[in-house]
Amino acid sequence: MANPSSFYLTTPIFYVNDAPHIGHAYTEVAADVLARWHRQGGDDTWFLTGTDEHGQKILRTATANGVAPKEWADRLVESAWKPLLDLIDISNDDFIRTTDARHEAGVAKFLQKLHDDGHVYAGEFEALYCVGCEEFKPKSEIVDGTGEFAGQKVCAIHSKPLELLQEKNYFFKMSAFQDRLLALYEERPDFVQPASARNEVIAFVQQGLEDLSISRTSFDWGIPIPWDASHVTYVWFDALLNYVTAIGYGQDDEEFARRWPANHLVGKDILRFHAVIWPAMLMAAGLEVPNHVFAHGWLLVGGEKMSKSKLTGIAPNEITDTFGSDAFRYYFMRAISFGHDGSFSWEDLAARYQAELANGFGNLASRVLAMNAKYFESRVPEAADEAPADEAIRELAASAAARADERMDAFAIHEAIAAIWELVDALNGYITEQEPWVLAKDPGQRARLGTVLYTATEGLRVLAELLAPVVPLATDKLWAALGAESALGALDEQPLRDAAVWGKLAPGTEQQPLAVLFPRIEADETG
Ligand code: ME8
Repeated sequence: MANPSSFYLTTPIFYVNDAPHIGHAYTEVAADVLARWHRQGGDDTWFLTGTDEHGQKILRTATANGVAPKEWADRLVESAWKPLLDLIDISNDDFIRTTDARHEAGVAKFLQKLHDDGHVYAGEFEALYCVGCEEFKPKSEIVDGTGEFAGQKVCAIHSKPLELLQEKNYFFKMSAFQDRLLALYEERPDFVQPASARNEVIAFVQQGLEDLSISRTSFDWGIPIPWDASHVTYVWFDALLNYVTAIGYGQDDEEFARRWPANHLVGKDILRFHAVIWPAMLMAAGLEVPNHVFAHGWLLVGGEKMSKSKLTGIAPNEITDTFGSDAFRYYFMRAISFGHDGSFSWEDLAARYQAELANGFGNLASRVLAMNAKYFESRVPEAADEAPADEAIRELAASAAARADERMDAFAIHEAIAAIWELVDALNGYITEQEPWVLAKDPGQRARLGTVLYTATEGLRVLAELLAPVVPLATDKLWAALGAESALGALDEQPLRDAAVWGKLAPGTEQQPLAVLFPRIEADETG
């Protein structure tokens, strides 16, 4: 039985050949914002991330470093990948490694089923392989090398020479699924998103699908093929299965039924694996295909994909050390249209930090709480009759919350944040216009002062709830300072659909001092 409230979200599992850069962190943050949003929205949310540890690329890196591949993977997972999740406050529910026993058992089971059901055959194979992509390259991604690689065929993505491999392999009869895949894209237009990604996938499949080589014999760093231990499973076939082995495929049917099908978030570089090969594998195994495959864009440096192998990677802590993790999360989610490429720039980051986080949101919170402290002895004031300006704020809070929810459901994270930010800007404008500091000077305006500050305080409460999935540290501080923590309970337990229900903070609620949410960055720190 499908579980209608299930929201199972995955990230790609990352290769452990190197430490993460901000491109990897970008995927994690996007997934985390969506997961937190759905969790707070009451969905039965499960957020999975992890590492991809088999294959030639990892084997070569480990060998070059003089250690066994498993030891290398252990080292990288503990020293680099898990710490990344802490660094940027990722709230994943599970972390899968392809060397986990649960994964290896599930992969063997899945392969055996495909073999038993006649979807696999043995054959000879010769093709050009890119170790960077861990893929036999289609013609469209093979180009002539230039410079030091002149005269050789190179990978269009990695610009590195391809290797001619000739092996006896097992093949998955993927070509048999071409028509069913095309029907899937047609019947479910939101299966692959955004639309540009969908078009690319359809065009690719329409050209004709070949069968897929799913085993290797020239090295042994992988999961053995269950009926022929002289082969190991092709690393992508192994890796894609993490999405089902992590939720109990072949082992815990109840858990599997509760979670599956998934929503996959991936970089556009690996779209074809997720939108073509993966659904074909699932169809062959008689499982449901995913709900959605959403391909986000690349972070670019000098117009090219940021990458460690091209030495253009920026380590996430280079940003968080100065700006903090909330600013990291906010910046990448707000500044880049989700689903498109975007360029990272220190200037843009610093400018948005100052204008939007420090002056826009942080300053709003500190002004309102300081006035409540000064004029109402740090208690939530009482509201009297509502004027049109107050009503407008209340209505904007409701419409911003509804729009943000609708945009998050559509994976348009930047638009959801922009909708919430309209409330930040409106509240700043409201305070400037209402001039509570002028009202405070006139004892006859005491009731009006209370209404204005009540409206502003409730506005902040709504903002804390709506922005919690994006900037969890700042909103936790704000929540406590508003007095909401003791009056209403933990922020992450507030049902999101009620965020804009007006009047949750009762007059008289005691408030606490607020630490600066987004401190000033000294010029020398931004370099
Ligand atoms: O492909 N901009 O792992 P991987 C944005 N193990 N995102 C980027 C990026 C950039 N410049 N660079 C990397 C693999 N990413 C496979 C996946 S899944 C079953 C197996 C992100 O370590 C982006 O999400 O090369 C991309 O899809 C992912 O990192 C690839 O990570």
